[in-house]
Amino acid sequence: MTTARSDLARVVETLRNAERLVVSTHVNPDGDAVGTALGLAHLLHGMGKRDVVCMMQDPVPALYAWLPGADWFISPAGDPVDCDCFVMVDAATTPRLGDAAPWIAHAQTLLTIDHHLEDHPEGDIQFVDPTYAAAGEIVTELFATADVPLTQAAAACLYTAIVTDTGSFQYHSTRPRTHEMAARLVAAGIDVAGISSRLFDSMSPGKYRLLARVMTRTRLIADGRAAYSEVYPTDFDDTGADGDDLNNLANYARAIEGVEVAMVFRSLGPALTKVSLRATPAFDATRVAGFFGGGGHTGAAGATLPLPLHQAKHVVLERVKACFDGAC
Ligand SMILES: [Mn+2]
Repeated sequence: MTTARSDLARVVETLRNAERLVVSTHVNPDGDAVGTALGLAHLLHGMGKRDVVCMMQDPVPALYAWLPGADWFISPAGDPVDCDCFVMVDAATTPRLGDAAPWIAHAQTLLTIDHHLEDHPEGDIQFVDPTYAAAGEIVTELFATADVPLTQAAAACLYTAIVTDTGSFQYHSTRPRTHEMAARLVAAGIDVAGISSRLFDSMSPGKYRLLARVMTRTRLIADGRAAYSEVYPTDFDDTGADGDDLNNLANYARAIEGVEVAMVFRSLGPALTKVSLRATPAFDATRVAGFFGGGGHTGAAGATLPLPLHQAKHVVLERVKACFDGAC
């Protein structure tokens, strides 16, 4: 594994030297993707940049639509915008950007800010460091490096990024620095309880009904060390849930005593299945996701397999068992 790392000062210098910037992030954006992209846009505004475009393939999920600046995002469907610097956050390879990737050809410089374990990160300037729990943690640090005051709006975005990617500071990715950055964000005057309530303490009736189905279908294998459940396209119509509602539902089965890894298989079509994995520190979920061309973190990973659900389930569960046997 190579970790490409430049220092934060070089990142700030790259941002300062650009006049026209595009900020983008990965497909199926999560809280870290949306929050970090917006946090960076706020930083750029604080630096006096007037020409900043936020762009990503997918719409902002409803869960994050309240973030200050969430309406700045445009889709890549129109003509690409020429820019001096294209910043890719929470992703280190261009295919992760989906339809947004072709815009990079219209940029002078590609700057990458990410925290994923990535063997071959892309970017002319890279800050890719997996010791950060969230991309938002890096951008929080950039405010100090750039000597730009943290506004409440920026802090709300970056706190959302960090609190979602760390599972409320519960994942083992959480380090002293994670809390130090969070402290800066809280000091900026954010409404911690309000943000937590929005993110974690409410769900739509549709999501609740979907959760009930996922729980009912949960099966334990390997002497209770692994759990899995499955979701079909009809479940969304039946329950009124949408695809975003499925995020993190594997956490519930991971919480079963003795379970080291929990999976939710989602049928996306006759020969397309997505698996989401959530693991305790006893299990490295990337060993399974990476094997099938996916990725993520040791505690949370995913992959999409070109197989019908029952076949995808079979090969993934075999891989999980091999990992338990020390053969992966
Ligand atoms: Mn992230």
